[in-house]
Amino acid sequence: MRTIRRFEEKLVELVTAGKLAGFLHLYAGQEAVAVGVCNQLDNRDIVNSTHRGHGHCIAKGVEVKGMMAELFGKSTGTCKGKGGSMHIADLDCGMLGANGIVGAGIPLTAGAALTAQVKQTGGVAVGFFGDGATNQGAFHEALNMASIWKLPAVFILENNLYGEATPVEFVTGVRDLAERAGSYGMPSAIADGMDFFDVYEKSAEAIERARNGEGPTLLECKTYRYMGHYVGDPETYRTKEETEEWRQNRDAIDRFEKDVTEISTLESGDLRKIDAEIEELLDSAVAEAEAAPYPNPEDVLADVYVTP
Ligand SMILES: Cc1ncc(C[n+]2csc(CCOP(=O)(O)OP(=O)(O)O)c2C)c(N)n1
Repeated sequence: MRTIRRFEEKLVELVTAGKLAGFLHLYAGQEAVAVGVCNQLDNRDIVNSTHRGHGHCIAKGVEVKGMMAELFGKSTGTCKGKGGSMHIADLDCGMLGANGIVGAGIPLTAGAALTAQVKQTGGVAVGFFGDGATNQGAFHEALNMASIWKLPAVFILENNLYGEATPVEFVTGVRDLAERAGSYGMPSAIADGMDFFDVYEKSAEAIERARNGEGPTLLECKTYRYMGHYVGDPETYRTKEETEEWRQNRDAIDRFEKDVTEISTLESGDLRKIDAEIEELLDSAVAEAEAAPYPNPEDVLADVYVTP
């Protein structure tokens, strides 16, 4: 969780310093969701992400250095500098891709789950998406098909209260979006998306159900994004007081530290050591990304269209 948070804080520093360009949608605040879910997945399992994908990628095991170089558009990046923030994919660790089209990853999750079912890989497919995406037709079609075919899929709905600048209650008729699963005969659950352990436990049940051939689940995680919709968003649709309240009193990393130091032999000092390692990793990721070459113009079409 700390790696995701610090990775993104570093990106803000770099954008502010004029060293990094691009359109960034930051995940900070929602870390417990990605980490709580992905901690239980292995390389057989496929993850589909959104425009807010840094957290999902890091949690699924995509190399931080490769991601940083990707954001700099360098040839050493995860996608050789051609993907950028919204299109990071790394098939070696099961990251099928981030996606700039709202809701588009949900049928891709169903497709990946169908592949796992047909090929009997033992893997599950996990799709992350926001509250806004549940108003796309693709969400409803994919959930229906996943349900009737009992696909090994887990749909993780990150309800961070806003779709861009639109409050969820302004566009959605149900209070708990998890209820929508009922229309498709699919089990659902609601987790506190600011609590790693709650996400972990509820997604564990869903992952187990999928792995056992019992079909898909919709898990709604109630969460909050700390930064604007994108870097540079004036955030006129919400108050500073609201954001501060979540940051100060409901932060997932603070809560994790409190819980884990109370129930285990880990102490705050141990966590600070991990923090120091993260800082070192990020500093070298930035230095290496800055020093790396840009892709060659003659390679612009390589890997863009592939025939399997
Ligand atoms: C099909 C489509 N419509 C609109 C957009 C513009 N857009 C980008 S993000 C976003 C809001 C998405 O909200 P949500 O699904 O709740 O995800 P969040 O940003 O809250 O993580 C919109 C409308 C888009 N990228 N794709």
